[in-house]
Amino acid sequence: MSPATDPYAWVEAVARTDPGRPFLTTPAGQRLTYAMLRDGSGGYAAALGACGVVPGDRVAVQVEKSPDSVLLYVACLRLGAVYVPINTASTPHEVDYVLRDAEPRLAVVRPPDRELLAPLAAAAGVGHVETLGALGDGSLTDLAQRAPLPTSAPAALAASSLAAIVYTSGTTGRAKGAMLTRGNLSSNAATLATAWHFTNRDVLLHALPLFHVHGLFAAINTVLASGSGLVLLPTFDAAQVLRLLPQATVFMGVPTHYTRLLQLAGLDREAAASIRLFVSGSAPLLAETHREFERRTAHVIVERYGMTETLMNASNPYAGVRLPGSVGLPLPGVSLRIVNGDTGRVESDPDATGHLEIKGPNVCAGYWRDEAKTRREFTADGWFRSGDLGRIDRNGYVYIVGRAKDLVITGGYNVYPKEVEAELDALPGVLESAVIGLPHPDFGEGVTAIVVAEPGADLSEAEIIRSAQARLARYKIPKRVLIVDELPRNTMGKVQKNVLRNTYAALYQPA
Ligand code: MCA
Ligand code: AMP
Repeated sequence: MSPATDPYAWVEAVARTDPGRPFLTTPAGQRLTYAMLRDGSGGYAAALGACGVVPGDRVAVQVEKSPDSVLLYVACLRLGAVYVPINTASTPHEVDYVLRDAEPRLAVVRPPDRELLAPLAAAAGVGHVETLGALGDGSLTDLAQRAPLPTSAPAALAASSLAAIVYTSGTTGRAKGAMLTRGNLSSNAATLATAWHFTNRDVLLHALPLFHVHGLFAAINTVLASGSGLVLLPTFDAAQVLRLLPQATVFMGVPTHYTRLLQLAGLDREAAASIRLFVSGSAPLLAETHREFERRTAHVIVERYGMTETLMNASNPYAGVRLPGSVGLPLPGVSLRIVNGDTGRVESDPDATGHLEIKGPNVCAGYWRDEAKTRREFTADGWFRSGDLGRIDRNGYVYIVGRAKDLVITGGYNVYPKEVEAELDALPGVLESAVIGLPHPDFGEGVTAIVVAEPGADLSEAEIIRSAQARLARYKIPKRVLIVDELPRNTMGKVQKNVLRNTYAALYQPA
């Protein structure tokens, strides 16, 4: 690992000492060395400057994954601009919310979206809208190519300064922005590079989206911290990943990636022979997937545990026992504790189940412009309340046993039922709804809505799904909508989601 401790300083350090070192390749034949990463990000930093972006300004980005999108991210690090990634599946309604909340100086969007999003951006007070296409085309790229390259090295930025705001939905249904500092990014990437034995000979096969902390920070920053390289794929396509495994030494994925790879007959020891490390996270990896992957490839997946607000917290060891069903040991410098939900006391007994709380240099600085939420999610003594239920065994291994927060994780994406329920309840003819996650063979959990119609209303599943698609990103759309006469309630009148989960547990299971 490089001795520098800032995510952009890592780039400069390798570009200076080893400029021709490969940073990124694509299956289409694009190649970037570390010198090209430094200079290309310098061009984009100059383009940002031409749009008036100064350190601390937010730059909201909803673009396809491409080498240029990586350069744009690194340009923000270089300039000290705050990167605000937006899911490419987010609808204009969802983008509008982020623009109003983050108040970016600049929004970068896909070329065909400019016409639709520019008026929204203008109404939200965003000064500039530029475009970036999947092939490195667009108005921001034009600016980057015209702008003179910065001649001096960028100013050093404090570890406490903001590097990114990543929006994550919440139990209230309103997305909130986790404020991640440069120190959060660099400490976590340096920790992962060491824990997972990254060297500059590694090549990461990158098939994750770049708008979440898994693909952006756990993957890209760990590569930067170790001066290693990556093969950048535009999306996850299991057959393509299988074909390209021999070009790589590391693969990071969500459980759905592993279950899809397992469906391919060609996944065997030989196909995975060049890989030294498979990592899984973002959602629970079934112990049976873990074992089946080992049987087929002789590789024991390293499962790890993270959150948008905290980056990576725990990981199974590189050298040592990798336990199926456990997310491993707290990473060096990160503390995890279990708190009893009834008494509020910290559990000292191994194996006691309770609320998982987290402390360390990885934990975000709070929520953007939401002090009340920040106060609620942090304890008085500075621990972050994860909303996950867990236990820690006598050997220090952490197990996620459930969630205190009402959350569905589908294919590694988080969906908060409240947000979907609010949209469904607003549809004509819907009296009320309950959204739950049910076991799903592909996505782990499938978002499912149970809906009660207003008296006399004639609702159809297809119509509800069609209407919801105008407002919500497609991965949040229920895979099924079941129309019922009434929802089960307890004596307090609260909807019993556990009863619904039991009743419909087999909905997505093959007959
Ligand atoms: C796509 N669809 C989904 C999902 N993805 N539905 C539910 N859940 C999903 N995750 C829907 C699309 O809207 C579409 O629906 C249909 O499935 C097919 O779309 P397609 O684009 O072909 O999907 P795909 O390419 O097969 O995508 C599935 C995927 C992808 C590869 C599993 O979702 C993925 O890359 N997930 C990774 C997410 C991730 O990076 N999570 C990290 C978050 P329709 O036909 O109706 O249009 S960070 C995090 O959680 C923490 C910090 C951590 O610990 O990492
Ligand atoms: P996000 O809000 O998208 O950052 O998602 C964070 C949540 O994903 C955590 O609070 C956990 O509930 C879940 N998560 C991440 N990694 C794992 C894992 N390996 N096993 C179980 N749940 C996980």
